[in-house]
Amino acid sequence: MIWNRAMETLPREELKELQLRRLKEVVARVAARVPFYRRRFAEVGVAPDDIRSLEDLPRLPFTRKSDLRDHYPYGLLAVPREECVRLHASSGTRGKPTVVAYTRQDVATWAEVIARSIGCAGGRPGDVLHNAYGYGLFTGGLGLHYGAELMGQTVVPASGGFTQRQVELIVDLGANGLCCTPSYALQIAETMREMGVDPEKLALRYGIFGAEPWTEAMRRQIESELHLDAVDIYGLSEIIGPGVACECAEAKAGAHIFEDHFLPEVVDPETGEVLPPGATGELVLTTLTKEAMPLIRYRTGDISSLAYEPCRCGRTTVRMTRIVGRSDDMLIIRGVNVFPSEVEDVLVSAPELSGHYRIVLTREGPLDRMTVEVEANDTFVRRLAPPGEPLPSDHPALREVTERVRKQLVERLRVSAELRVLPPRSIPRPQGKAVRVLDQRGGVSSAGR
Ligand code: DLL
Repeated sequence: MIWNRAMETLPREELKELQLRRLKEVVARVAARVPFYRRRFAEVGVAPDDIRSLEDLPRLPFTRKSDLRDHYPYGLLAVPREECVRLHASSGTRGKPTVVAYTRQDVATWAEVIARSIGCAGGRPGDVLHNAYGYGLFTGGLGLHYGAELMGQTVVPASGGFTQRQVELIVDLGANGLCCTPSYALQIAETMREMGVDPEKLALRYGIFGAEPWTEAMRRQIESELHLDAVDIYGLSEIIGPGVACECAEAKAGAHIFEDHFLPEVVDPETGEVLPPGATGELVLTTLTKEAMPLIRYRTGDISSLAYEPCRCGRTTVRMTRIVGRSDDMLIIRGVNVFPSEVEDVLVSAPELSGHYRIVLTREGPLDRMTVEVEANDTFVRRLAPPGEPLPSDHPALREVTERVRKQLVERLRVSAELRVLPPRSIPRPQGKAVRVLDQRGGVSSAGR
């Protein structure tokens, strides 16, 4: 269903007028209230009155994650702290977390864009929504929660972890929709199999998955294992949380950005130059309506592209293609750029393997060495060994899969790689975002944040 037909199908000319009006307003507001922006605008020699059309947007300076860290915790607020009714934080891998704030109106805007997202996925008022995104400082849990309530759904605030209990709740309470990270969706599917639950007999119709990069191959796997329509939801704490954009179940071809609230651009990650529609680069977002912490031209670090072609669902908003990775996540292995999503694409297309994997990077003398560890799936393992027996590492079928997939990896990535196929459930399962990269060349990093 289209939750807000007026806004989601607004003719583009009218949408642009609305965006320009809101852009002028937010630029004037941050210039008046946030010393950081007043300074930055002065540095680049731009005044709020200089913004006369959307084409003037590139005259404004970028905002970076480091700016949020440098003004931790309240330095970028455009309202007194007392007017904020909620704080969230994203954990980050280094130093202090990034704190974000919401006024009462921001919380309402957030619920609105989430209701639109649930509508995109095929959700309806009256559905039971099982929400397994983490509740707490992470924006996933509470973000989806308020939007589902606004739509008039029955929300089950399951949060992460205790997967068997989650499965029981999905079965007993008759969940129609499931929200969690795509890697956790696979874990739920795996636990259902272990518990003898047949997903085909459940009331599940749709899943709203995001917070970490995933691939088309993974979508196919989740859809066939859980028997539902899986759509991609995108967002980041700095901009609002989940609900910046969501795919429609009709096309499943890129996430509709809720453009009356978030103004997107794609720029060259190196030069910052704005790229034309369709070109791949770093997504940059300006909040048009946020009150507590508006951000101008925020560098998301996420690599995507924008598609303005009309969508068959009837929405007129621009779509962003699946995030292929983060500009700061890109691995450089022996000088070659590698995104974990490319590795995942290859692994998930092998019928013998599960979607649980990690990339281990080590150094041998001056050379980087990449080992991809991936779990075999249960069906394949049952062919090789009786239940409970260890995986016979010299089994010809195992050797064949290992060599075949290793070759595919090398062809796709153009860098040498080792592959280790491990027994099911041997790779650690974090509760939130999947940790895809173990960089032992000099520290630990992750594909999510
Ligand atoms: O992950 C918000 C969220 C919650 C989105 C639930 C979707 C569902 P942060 O913790 O601030 O916020 O992390 C934001 O996660 O910049 C991307 O790198 C990544 N990310 C989020 N959604 C997607 C997605 C939430 N659909 C960071 N595909 C972002 C790929 C995603 N990456």
